[in-house]
Amino acid sequence: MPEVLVLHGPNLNLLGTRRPEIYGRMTLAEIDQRLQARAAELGLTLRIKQSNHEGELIDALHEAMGWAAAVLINPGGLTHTSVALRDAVEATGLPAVEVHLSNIYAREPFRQVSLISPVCVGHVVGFGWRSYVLGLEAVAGLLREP
Ligand code: CA2
Repeated sequence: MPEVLVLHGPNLNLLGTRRPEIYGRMTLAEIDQRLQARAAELGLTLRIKQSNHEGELIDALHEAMGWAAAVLINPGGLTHTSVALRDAVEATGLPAVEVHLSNIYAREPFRQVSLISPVCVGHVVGFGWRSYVLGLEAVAGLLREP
């Protein structure tokens, strides 16, 4: 079965505890459960990692070059700031799909720019936890038919 790296960036470990009006009430563990269930239906295996540290996310991407077929990533706040994370996504050469819980285009101007999007195949924003599931379905489609 194709293996997919799922990366959650900084502060996503706080989901379900703060700002439910923006990010919903589901915890990250619950989102991961939904992803695992859908991955099983789609015939994918997931390796999931959350980190609050940019370098750890970059290391995970480098390691994924050895085993992953694709990447599903919510870079959190690093979306808008991190050239290094963008370079790492690009360096993998893997098809990547970016997801966001919130609609970043309906928020503050600084959130309306993603440095990561140009090195991804596409992105899904604004559907809360469903953005992740929709993103995973896009990954499955890409792997079936690049
Ligand atoms: O909408 C998204 O998925 C974001 O990637 C979430 C990030 C934010 O910086 C991006 O602009 C959009 C924030 C991650 C979660 O941060 C929390 C902050 C307070 C309480 C709970 C989560």
